Amino acid sequence: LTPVALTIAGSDPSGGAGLQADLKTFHQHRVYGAAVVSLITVQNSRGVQSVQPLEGKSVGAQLDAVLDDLPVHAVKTGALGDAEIVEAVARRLRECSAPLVIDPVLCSTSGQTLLDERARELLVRELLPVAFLVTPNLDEAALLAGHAVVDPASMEGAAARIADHGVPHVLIKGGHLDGRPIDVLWSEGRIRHIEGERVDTPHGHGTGCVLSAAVTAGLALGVEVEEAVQRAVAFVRRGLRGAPGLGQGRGPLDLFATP
Ligand code: PXL
Repeated sequence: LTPVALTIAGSDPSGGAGLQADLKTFHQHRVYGAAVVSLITVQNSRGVQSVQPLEGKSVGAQLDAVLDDLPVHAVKTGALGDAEIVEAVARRLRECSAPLVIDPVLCSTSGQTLLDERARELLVRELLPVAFLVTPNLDEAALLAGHAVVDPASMEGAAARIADHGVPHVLIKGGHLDGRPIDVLWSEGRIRHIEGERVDTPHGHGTGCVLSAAVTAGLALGVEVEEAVQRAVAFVRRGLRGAPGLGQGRGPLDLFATP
């Protein structure tokens, strides 16, 4: 049986983030990848120039086409664009029994807001309750929890608050902490710290996309959540270490890394 994972995400034409990174990550895990496009970005390693959401009904129709046909074993969402798209996605994923990983792309690493407040509220109200795992960075965790998230203690508090929205597993990514990166995984009330390693590189475009895609691939393969998260963190670390240095700016990870 071929495992299948589906991403619902934005397009990054430079190939290092968004649905392109998700598909490459699925592929490296020997998981067949399907992709529903939510929005089109114009960007490269130097930065994002524009973001254009598709119509909600187009995203919904793509999703119907895939879910009506393929046996999907795990789903992830990345950048969703606007409230109409969040609504269209939530309506369909409520009926889908595969585990859902939400990468709540609310603000970019550079601090840019990527989902407005109304869409964010819908994501919290409609999508978190049907999710299996949500993977915010520190800024996104602060927005979702409603308080500052700056260290492992506040990460633990935020994870509990976010879990109150009805999602059993919460992974708060500590890549933006000062010093050693520590990710905090809340799993049905159990807290676990995943100690990472700071990789000294100017690259890292798409890091969050690759992490959540790698977890999704693990779930599609039937790996249990804590193990899938740990393997994904290691996959990202290898990706950062082997970053090929493509582009003039902040380049992609090594997406030929093996899981
Ligand atoms: O990592 C956030 C993100 C998500 N989705 C798309 C992106 C980015 C960041 O560049 O381009 C399409």
